[in-house]
Amino acid sequence: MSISRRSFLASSGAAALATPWTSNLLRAEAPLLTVASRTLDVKGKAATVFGIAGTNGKQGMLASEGDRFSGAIRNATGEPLIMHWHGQVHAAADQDRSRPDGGTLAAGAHDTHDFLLTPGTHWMHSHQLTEQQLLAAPMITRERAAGDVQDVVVMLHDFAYRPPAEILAGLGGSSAHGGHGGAPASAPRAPGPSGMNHGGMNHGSGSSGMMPGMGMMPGMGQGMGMGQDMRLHANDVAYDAYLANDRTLDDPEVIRVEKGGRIRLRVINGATATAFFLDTGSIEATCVAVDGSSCQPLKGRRFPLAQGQRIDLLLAIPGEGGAFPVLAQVEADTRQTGIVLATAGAAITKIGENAREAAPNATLALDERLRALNPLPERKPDRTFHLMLGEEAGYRWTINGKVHGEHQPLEVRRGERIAIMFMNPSSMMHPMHLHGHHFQVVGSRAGQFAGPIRDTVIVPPHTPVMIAFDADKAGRWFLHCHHLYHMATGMMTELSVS
Ligand SMILES: [Cu+2]
Repeated sequence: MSISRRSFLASSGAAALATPWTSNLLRAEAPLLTVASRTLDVKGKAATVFGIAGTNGKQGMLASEGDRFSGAIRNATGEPLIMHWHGQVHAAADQDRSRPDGGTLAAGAHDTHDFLLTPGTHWMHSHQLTEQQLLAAPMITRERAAGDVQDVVVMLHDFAYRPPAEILAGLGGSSAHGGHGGAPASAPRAPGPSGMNHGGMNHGSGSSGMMPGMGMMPGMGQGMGMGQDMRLHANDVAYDAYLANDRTLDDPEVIRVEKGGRIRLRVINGATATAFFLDTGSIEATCVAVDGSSCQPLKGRRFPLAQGQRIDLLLAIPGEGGAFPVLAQVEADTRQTGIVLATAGAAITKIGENAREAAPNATLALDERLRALNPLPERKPDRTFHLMLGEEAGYRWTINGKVHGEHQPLEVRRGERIAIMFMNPSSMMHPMHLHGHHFQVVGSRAGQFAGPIRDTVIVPPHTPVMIAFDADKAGRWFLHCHHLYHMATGMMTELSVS
């Protein structure tokens, strides 16, 4: 972290108290963001979670295109902190603690940052197990082109009263990353919370249009015969609640909107082990961005959103007004959370916490239809990596057979076009996230396409997914699964750009 003159002045602020310009100095010194504990009511029971509050006391931040993230973040928790600015591609490597050898921000200390904010719907979160305890917040930089719309930000979470170390122990895993102690590796894997952990097989028997070379990739087969339970499943953690802006459907947030108004819904999946399907009900939505990057408008009513991903949806509120729930249903399950958009005086009816039917498994289907508004320029990759996402007994999640710590960094040169082919012979979907870069989804069984620009992509079981990007920033960048417990037990490597 560089020490700016401002933070130097801040640290000597006590000596300046007697001077007439003290108040200005104190304002400058107030941290932009403070990470601290807070108490939530979840289903009538008090829960101690974390929060990241701005100077206005609200969670997270809302800025405008052209603004810089300039100032301090203070760790007012009692634990060392590793923050990640998810989607901020203008933050240099040393501006993000969540990097190899990035160290931790000590309890009571602050880091000073200065970088140009990346336009779009992004977010910030800890790169530790505390992410489970809601150590996450929106980081929205409103695009100049966003126009005259009402921004509605929705942050989704999966919630458990028990601490994340206990969840991890229940899964049978031990932590290789995250700054928390390990857990015994002997406990049996927890069964899924529902009996619907099958389906979404995506075996693609008629795999016409397969990308060149894909047919020869290992790991594309079905049932790898690894001698373990390879039944495809989702939702390996039993949660107590699913939250939208910290609330359940028992008492959802009701957001006032205008009759005939235009809404830009900016939804962030801050859950750690849960993918959702967003459902806009009676209002047809237009998807205009994913992971903060614009796409060609695509209409729909149901959109998948994996851990770490964001989606921006334009909605037109009908002229006659009313109440319009926006629901997020857990993949392969009936449970749901959400918010309600309502015009003045509209009657709000109670929404149950279970949908009538289970949602499907999250797949790449949306990405296969989405097209980037500003695709990468045509170019042949300088290097192509093949990454096999795997699992081993004892809740060990691997990349090319290695857990984080044993990993081989992907070594590239600055300026190169890089392609990564993910292959997933494991039993679960993996939302793969690359730090410091946005990439384009460019291929799957559906063939090659100029798909969306993202920073987190769904890699379903037995479905190869190819991404491409220009390695334009020097540094060491994590590349990992955004399922927190997969990351914590090994599914992380690094991209080294020199
Ligand atoms: Cu994973």
